[in-house]
Amino acid sequence: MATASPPAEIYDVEGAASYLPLPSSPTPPRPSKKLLPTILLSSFLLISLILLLLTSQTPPSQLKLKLNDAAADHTATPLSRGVSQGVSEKVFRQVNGNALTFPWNNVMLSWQRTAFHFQPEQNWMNDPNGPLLHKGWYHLFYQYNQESAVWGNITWGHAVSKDLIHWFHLPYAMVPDQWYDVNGVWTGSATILPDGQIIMLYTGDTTDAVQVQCLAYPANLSDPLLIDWVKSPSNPVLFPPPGIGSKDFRDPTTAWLSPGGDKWRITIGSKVNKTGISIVYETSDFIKYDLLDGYLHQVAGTGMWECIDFYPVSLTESNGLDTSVNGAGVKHVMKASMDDDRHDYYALGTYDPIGNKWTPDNPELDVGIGHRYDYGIFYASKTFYDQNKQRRILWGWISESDAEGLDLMKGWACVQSIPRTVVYDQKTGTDLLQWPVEELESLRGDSVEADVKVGPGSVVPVAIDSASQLDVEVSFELDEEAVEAAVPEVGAGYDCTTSGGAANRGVLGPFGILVLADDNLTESTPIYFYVAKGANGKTESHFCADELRSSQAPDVVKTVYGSSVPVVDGEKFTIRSLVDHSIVESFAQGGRRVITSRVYPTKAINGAARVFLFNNATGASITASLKMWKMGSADIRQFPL
Ligand code: DQQ
Repeated sequence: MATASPPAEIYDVEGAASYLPLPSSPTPPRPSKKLLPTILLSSFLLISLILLLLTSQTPPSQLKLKLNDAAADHTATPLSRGVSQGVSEKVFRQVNGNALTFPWNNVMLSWQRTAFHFQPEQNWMNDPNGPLLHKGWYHLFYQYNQESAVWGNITWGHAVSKDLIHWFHLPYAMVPDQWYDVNGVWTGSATILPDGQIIMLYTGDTTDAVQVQCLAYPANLSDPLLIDWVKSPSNPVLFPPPGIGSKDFRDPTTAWLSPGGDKWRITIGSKVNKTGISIVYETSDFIKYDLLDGYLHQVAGTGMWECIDFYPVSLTESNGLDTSVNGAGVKHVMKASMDDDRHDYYALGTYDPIGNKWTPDNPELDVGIGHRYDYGIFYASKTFYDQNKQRRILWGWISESDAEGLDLMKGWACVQSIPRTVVYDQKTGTDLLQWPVEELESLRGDSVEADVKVGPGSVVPVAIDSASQLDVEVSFELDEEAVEAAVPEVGAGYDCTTSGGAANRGVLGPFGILVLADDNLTESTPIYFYVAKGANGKTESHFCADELRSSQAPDVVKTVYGSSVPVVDGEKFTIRSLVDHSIVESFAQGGRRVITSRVYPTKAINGAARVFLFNNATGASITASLKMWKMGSADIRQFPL
């Protein structure tokens, strides 16, 4: 809820023309000879601090610099963990070959911890598992390593919330303690049966590293917190079928009703050679299963499909649908997490339950080759149907893009996305719209507004005293005369990812906001549009996030993310960005495109973090209308059991 806002800050371009061109290329600091003694001294102080902390028995939950053996040995490359078990290792673990070259300090690293995204108190987290609503409590389970800030020893963490924002941590729901899941209690999904029973299906990794499917259920359904879970004595309930690799069979979905209404179906991801597939089983008791002929869907060349999600969306209504709904006015979304490129791809299509087939609306936008939920860091996502508010909610795992050694120093790694509602985009008919759940707005505090015309090559500061936790909403109008006059670009085909970022100027873009920027823009993360006029005279819009200058430290991966985005007649260019320390989740055009960035600034932190509007186009002014709220922190703590 917005509280009383200070008077709006109004900028006009003449008054604000403090033109600070964006640096044309990232400028990582190079140690000069003069600086060398300072660096040596800082390194000495850092090592002393680390040694001091190691010998002073710091409780692990306190956020202090914390080195374990793997991080301390910067020269050793630890053995790959996930790969040997059939899941990918941390994508960014090889940043700088494990060596940390930047003088990180406790202030910088402490600042990175998020304030309103869900995180365990410490250690590693990955996929969201089995989200559900039970007796007024939202339950989130998640892949968790009890022992370290790297993937391994996977257990099911468990937390509950009344509003999807404030959370209580509960005891682990399931730990790897059976022969069939001793190598990890892997990803799974919940199904709520019509009589209220809760079925949890998950993948177990056996003593021999075979992926099997297992059944669990709450010990006491009358407990709103669902603290105790029972693993079925019939486990495992499914082994890899003939022709499927023992390490290519995982992540069962929520079940939906078969056409007769008397059985349930689930799908499980796999691959045959390089073809990603979804295998379907039918069951009446979740213990015995029949393998259905053929696949629900397959796409050649996409590799292993992890964490499939399969659900209906309404073509006409704005509410979400329960997983078993089908018929007129409904399309089905198929999502798979591509193990080969670590992105979540979805496609819209039609589900034929009789033929056990799902067909994409547009084969060119098929699963794995078309739309992504998120063009930044977002993986292994899962939706659930919120039966109270009749909405479908999407969760995704946001990993780190820094060096693994830094995660070990911080003592934690990875966050969950802000839960997002997901609906069909009735305007384009080809997209989904994702939007932060409305409950997030309860964290909105003081706000600032600005209406400003920003000329070509201008950067305009937005006055706010603290900019590490923000909800920013901004819309832009491009000067129409300039758009008309713009000469079509030969060989258009702009691509955010290869564009070189926001410093590269075109006639009609880039324009947008700079978040987590310091006063001199030595660090900043531009979130922006780029509009290009093609040879046919039509404009094409792109939505990008540029991390190239987000941090002066070399120990982090810096990427330009993005994609083209439809901007339909009558729409302005709109961005909503959630800034929460080291995560920036940005939604364009009401959620038609989403980009999540992880950024690790070293200067633009705490009181030095700023926000700017910018227009780096050469030939067009923009009119920006911005409203921005300071965000409070979520209350996330242990449940007082
Ligand atoms: N993570 C789980 C697997 C899944 C992968 C293991 C996706 O079940 O395929 O932690 O990130």
